[in-house]
Amino acid sequence: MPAVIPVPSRTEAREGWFDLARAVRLVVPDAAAPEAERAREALARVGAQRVEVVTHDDGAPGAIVLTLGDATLQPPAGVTRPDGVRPSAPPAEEYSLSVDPDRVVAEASTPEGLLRALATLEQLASVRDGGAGLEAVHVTDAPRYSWRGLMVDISRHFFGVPVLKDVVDLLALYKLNVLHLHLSDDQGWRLDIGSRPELAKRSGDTEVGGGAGGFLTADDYVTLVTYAAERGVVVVPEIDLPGHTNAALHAVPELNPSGEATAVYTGTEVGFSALDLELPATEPFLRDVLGEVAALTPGDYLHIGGDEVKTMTPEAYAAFVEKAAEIVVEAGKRPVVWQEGGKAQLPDGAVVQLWESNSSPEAVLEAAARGARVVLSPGKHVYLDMKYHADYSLGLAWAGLVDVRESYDWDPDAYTPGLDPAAIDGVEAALWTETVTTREELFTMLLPRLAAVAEVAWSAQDARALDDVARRLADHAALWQERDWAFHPSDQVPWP
Ligand code: TNX
Repeated sequence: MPAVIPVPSRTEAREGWFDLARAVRLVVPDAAAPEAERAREALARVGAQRVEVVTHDDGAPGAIVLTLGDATLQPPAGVTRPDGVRPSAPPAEEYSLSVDPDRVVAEASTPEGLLRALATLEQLASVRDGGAGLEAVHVTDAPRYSWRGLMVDISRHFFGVPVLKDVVDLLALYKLNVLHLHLSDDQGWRLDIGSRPELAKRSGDTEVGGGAGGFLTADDYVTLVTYAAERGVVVVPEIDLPGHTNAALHAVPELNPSGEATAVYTGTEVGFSALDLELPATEPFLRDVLGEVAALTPGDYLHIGGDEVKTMTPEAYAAFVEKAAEIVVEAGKRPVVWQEGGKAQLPDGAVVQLWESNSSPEAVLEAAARGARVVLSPGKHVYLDMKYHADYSLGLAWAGLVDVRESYDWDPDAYTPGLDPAAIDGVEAALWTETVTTREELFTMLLPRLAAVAEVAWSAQDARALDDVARRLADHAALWQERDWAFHPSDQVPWP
């Protein structure tokens, strides 16, 4: 069976293969749509040299057809929906892909579904003895969870648009659909806010260890968000509040009770900084920043942090999170908070993100009981800033050592005792960057683990197994090398 990651719901081998070196007609509903452009790019990458894009299917051999079908794509007759695909999941990303010697047809009910089909097609494309081609196969597929994400911390060390675009490409290839950007922390402020230019100006050029830092202009951010949307990836921006705010306290003196700016912070301690809702400058600051971030963001979500505040009373903390969440709702978005924020009274539609594996998940359970949605980022499984092994040069180890086995071998529905699986929207890996400084280091922390996490989030629990994914990961190394994506040669993968 072909080495597709995440493993599809159903894969049926057929006879023969589709030759990509022949003249190919790419039939698309709309030649200007992103999925048509993605299909052209994917075909070029896998060696199809002669591709003509058309909008009419004349039925002649040699066509690759992308079709938008009915609102609900029905599995073909005789194919039952596999166990583990939750009925409540939006059907929007379901697709089918049939490769026959004369014809390839990808069908979905939405452009996102077609993009997922293209990711499968690109992975299936193999270089054969006789040239580039696709083995004949029929795939029907749908995600287990609707939120399949990666958080990237661009605050501890800054990564700009070119690297983040590469990360979006990686997400899209593995059918991940959320890029959560951690835009502010103690060490740096990474998004220029038009009404508050001092934030990026004074706190954009600092980072952990005293490096050069950097920040995204509003144009950069929009460029990235658009690039992601064209690949079926939603950007969830995070302004971390009320803690992890030294960069704001350094840039805006009035946010401090003393009225004096704090010093630049380039260390890696957490928990010492906090905003104060009692100060007159604080709420206008929240309204300006959250309002502008919301206005720049087409996606539904805005993350307001809420983690690791050690200097506030529980009451002041809850009041702060509630105020920030209210402002987010007024700005038309759904608030997301790290798990501690689940202690506050959150508005309808809020999402709580679990991260701490070792302590009680009480705040998550309480919030879920009041109707919040849950995204799981358990550190010991999906914190991709953890070291692969004890001697690994990069990364931290507070949540444990995380190699492929740890990132893969767990069941999100069973992870949190007492949590109703129906409350779970999905899974998100996290890459904190205290120790990660270059593009190469960043990809080395992501691969191969992120591809394994993508399968946890997309594929049914009973359709996947560690030894099997390890073999498929090994087959993907060539693809990563072609794309210049560095990876860690984990000894849990039988590399060729
Ligand atoms: C905890 S997880 C943090 C981050 C650190 C990370 C390092 C979370 C919400 N907060 O501030 O960067 O650990 O692993």
